[in-house]
Amino acid sequence: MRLVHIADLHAGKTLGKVSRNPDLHHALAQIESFIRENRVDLVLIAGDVFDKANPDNESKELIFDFFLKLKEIGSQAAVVAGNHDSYDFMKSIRGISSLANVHIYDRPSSKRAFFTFGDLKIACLPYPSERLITSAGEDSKKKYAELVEKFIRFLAKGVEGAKYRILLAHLFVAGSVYTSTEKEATLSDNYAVQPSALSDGFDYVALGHVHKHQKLKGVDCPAYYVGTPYPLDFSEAQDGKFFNFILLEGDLPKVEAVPLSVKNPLYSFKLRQSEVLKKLPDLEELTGYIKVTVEVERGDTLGAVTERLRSALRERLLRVEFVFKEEKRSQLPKLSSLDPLSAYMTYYKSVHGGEMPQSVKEVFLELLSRAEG
Ligand SMILES: [Mn+2]
Repeated sequence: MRLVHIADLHAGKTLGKVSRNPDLHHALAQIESFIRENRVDLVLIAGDVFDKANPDNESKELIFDFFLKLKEIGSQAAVVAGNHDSYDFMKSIRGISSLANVHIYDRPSSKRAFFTFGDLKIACLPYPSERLITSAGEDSKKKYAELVEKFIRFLAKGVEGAKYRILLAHLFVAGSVYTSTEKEATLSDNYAVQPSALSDGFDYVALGHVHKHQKLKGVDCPAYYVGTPYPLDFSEAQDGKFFNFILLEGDLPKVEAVPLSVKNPLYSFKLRQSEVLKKLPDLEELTGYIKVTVEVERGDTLGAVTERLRSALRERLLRVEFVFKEEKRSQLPKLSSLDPLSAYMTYYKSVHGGEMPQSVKEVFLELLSRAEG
């Protein structure tokens, strides 16, 4: 049996004003071709299908077209909801998606948790939200991990005896390496499930939630995060993108990470203010989206630097940030020890290199009095 494992599609993701849907579309087209050419029987989709709880129409069309394409190819799919997906929205599309042989598991449930496909039995664990699992007043973080681990033992029991057993889950497992685009609060180690909880009873663990492709350590069977199929954000700019191809045959599953090409790569550069213009021709060569962090040397030309970057790179320049050299920052008095006007004057001087004009001072005081009033 041939399987493909994907996750974290995040349809509807935007970066500034730019939609990442063309990049998702580009990734899904490659996955579709692979499924067709390799006669894949089943696609595992490990959550965060959509980026938002109420997806926009374009994103829905993109995902539903993908489901229809799978149907046309003759492949089925099992999907669990992620933390970005709304349980209720995923429930609302369950019936219609099943017509395309896409089987959606919208929320953790002991009544509806298993999908049987020939010799294979899949235990489905949509994102177990803290609110769903624990109630206020308990030692909630410890309790959370304990309850999720207990539920995983129940799932393992449910697939016992099947020739092949898979856990399909959207979940944070302790020890995995994450970026900064998964929602922060859900990644604290406090809420993490221990890898040992996944060790018994499965032949493959298909995970979603962490955006970097990786094989988990400390689990007896192959357990993978496949990551996002395209870089969502500049923090993922350097990561290679993959999906997994799994061959279930004989005793041990064979797993292959298949690389994906990226439509609009993301580039993040940190440049000293004085080298920006020198580097500009190189940046102009790039296709994709660019973030520039400028290490400030003198404040008075910052506007001109930004203007040059914008006019050269146009819509490819998504973000410009300024940082101050460490030594310059440490010379500053502690802002919290100053009154608001002195703090702002200190900040102004560090950015612009000169004293604050009287007119700016007056506007600041006017705003301050309005804010305090
Ligand atoms: Mn995600």
